[in-house]
Amino acid sequence: MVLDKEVFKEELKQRLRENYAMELEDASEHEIFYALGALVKARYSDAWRDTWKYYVDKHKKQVYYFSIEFLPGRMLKSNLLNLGLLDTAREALTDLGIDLDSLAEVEKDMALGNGGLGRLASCFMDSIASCGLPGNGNGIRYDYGLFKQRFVDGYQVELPDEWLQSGNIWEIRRESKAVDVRVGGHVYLAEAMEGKLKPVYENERILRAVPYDTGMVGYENNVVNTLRLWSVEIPDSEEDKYQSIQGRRELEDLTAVLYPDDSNEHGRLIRLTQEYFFVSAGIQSIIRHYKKRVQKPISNLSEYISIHINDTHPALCVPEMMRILVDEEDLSWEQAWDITGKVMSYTNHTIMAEALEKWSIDLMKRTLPRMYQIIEEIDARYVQTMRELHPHDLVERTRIIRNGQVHMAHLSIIGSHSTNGVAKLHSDLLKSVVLHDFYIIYPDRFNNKTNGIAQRRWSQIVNEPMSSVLDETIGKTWRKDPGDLKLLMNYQSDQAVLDKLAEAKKINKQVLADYILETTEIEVSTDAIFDVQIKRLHAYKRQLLNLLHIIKLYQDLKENPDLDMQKRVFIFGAKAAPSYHYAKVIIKCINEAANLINNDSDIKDRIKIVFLPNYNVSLAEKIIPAADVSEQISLASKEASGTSNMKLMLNGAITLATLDGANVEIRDAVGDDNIYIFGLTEKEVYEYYENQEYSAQQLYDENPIIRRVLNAFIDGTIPNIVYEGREIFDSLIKYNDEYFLLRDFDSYVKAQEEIGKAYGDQSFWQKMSLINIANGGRFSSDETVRRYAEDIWKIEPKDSFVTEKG
Ligand code: 9GP
Repeated sequence: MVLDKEVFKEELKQRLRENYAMELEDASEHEIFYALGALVKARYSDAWRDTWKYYVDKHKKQVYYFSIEFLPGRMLKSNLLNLGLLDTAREALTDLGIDLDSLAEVEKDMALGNGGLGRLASCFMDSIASCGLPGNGNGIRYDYGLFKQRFVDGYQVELPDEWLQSGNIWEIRRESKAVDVRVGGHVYLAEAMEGKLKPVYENERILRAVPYDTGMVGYENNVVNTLRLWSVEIPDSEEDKYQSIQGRRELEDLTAVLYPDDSNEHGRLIRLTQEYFFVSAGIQSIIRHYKKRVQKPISNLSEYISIHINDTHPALCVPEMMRILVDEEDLSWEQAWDITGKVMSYTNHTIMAEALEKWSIDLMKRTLPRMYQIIEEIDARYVQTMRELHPHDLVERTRIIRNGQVHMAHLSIIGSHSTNGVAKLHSDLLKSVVLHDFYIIYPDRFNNKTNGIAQRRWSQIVNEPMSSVLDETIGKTWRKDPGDLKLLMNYQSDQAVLDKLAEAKKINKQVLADYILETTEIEVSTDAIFDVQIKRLHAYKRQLLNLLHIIKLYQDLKENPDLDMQKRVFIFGAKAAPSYHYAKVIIKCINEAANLINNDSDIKDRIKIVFLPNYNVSLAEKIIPAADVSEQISLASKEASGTSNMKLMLNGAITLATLDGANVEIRDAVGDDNIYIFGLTEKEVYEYYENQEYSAQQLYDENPIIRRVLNAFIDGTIPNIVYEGREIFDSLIKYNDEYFLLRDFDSYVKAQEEIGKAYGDQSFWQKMSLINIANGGRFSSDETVRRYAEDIWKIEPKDSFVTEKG
């Protein structure tokens, strides 16, 4: 999109006059941000309407990506970039004395997700639009995003994230598209016309689902897709039932928070209702659109519609589609089942048993009675069909309803035509272990789609210094086609290029160092290795292993102050789920170790620990470009894929990793010499599970270094962790170290030593870094969504399509 700088300035001033009745000189940053947002939105509104019309007119098959999480972060710069307006906006604002980067900080992070799952969904939204694919998101418009994290005395404290307080410039409320969702009460089947059985609802609650649409702007292609997020309201017809404020609150709370604490019954009830709410609203609106706009017989639905179940949270898509097709569209069960299976596809994102959702029959029956009836029928028919083909045990193990619970992964697999994992290793493990029974039954349904990242955001937007060097060195084609980053491989021995990349890294490190000082009052040197571990806090991700190594370094330095080692800054960013006690204990221990080490004058700044609070997309954007080392140290087999690993390598960080998730593919991409691999392999982990020979106590008894490190948690070396230190110690020794930290400790330490040495040889390091950047293109989510589009959704990109305005 071409827009003259002067016109841009005039438009901005005009918006301020119209929206706020004020001149630029008098406007606050906040007002300028909203005026700019309105300007940007107006720039893509024609393309948004035209894209929608194009899909309708051309009868394009569309995919609807159902996800309970979306984590877009801030959208201003990404929209400007995709519209081709980033440079113009920057220059125009500079002329007006405004810094775009600080203006962009006004925008609240749209944090409607916990971590990788939600961020992946947002990367996909960007890529689907950028590849010109007809695809839309469907989720929940939570009033509060993921909690804001503060540290008080080293403990995590959670504060509400009121991201909507000042409004959301990007969304459009579409009241006319609202639908009603029925929950609770009783449902029984009664004979209706022609002897058919129809459900009769009694005492149910009706929830009004109101959609808020956000344009998903494609990269310089005039495509704007839609992310539709649903919010709950009280329908007029139900007003009488909600006369007390408490009653209203209870209902409105349904879409108030992301992942309400489901450690208690009330939390679980809200969660399940949330899942049904956005599924039912989404499918109803798809069917309405299909009937009104596509105007084909309902039996042809799968030729025009594809629905993706992102993790099990939207698994109710299967029974809800059946409900609509059978109860409302009067199709036979068999016809409806055939269509549903063709429309639905499912991605599994985890092998952690606790994350594979199950709901008690009782809760499901009480909350969603019609859904339960349909699931029961699906289960009964599944058993009936499969009994003829497979052994009794296998069929029993794969049933949807088992041991008093409804298994949502089983429902997703049985009710869809495709199940994929998110990295090669993970997909293989699904087939061989986690979902092996299903693989026997449906071998053709299983496939792999390795995750990817929205590379434009994670290079062009977040790392301008590096992007300029890339432009100068290999031209600009990589900006549109990240595969062209490969061209950089021709410069691996070009010292001038290596120096320029190193300079860019230094600039980014300084920006981060300033931010660290400002937020934590910790001073760090940009000469130190910036060693980064950023992800949700979870025992399997092993932030604790990182800490054990830091304690070892600390003890080494205390013992031998002249020890020859590289300066290091260990940077953590991680939130722990509010009810995840052990994760919170780890946070406290890292913070207390930081206090101890950062303030120990013997250490002379050779080690610093920085735990940056409130890790979110915007903070990731600051940390990633400045990282030297990317810690991807989960126990092999546990991390389905990981995506921070991809973002960090793209920004030239060297990966220190176990052979887990997508780390395996990163190693394949960069080669063994440009990555540091350590620890047990997934096979060895499974061998331990089988032979039960692992003894953490033995490692503690026999390895004096491990002993010294662990004792630091209980002997007062790390202060203020009397209870937490004991808990950590016991988890490793008394409870035999579930995630094999002690088993991997030695090889981790060794890999860290090698990293230290390699960093000492800067040309060597810079070359490794360049090779990582050059091979980052492989993990573009553009490629990932293209594979989903071709193999699973069977949707096609638009042909060269230009809006009326051109
Ligand atoms: O834990 C996985 C992470 O490895 C993966 O990168 C991400 C996106 O596929 O999904 C995470 N899974 C979840 O958040 C819950 O299943």
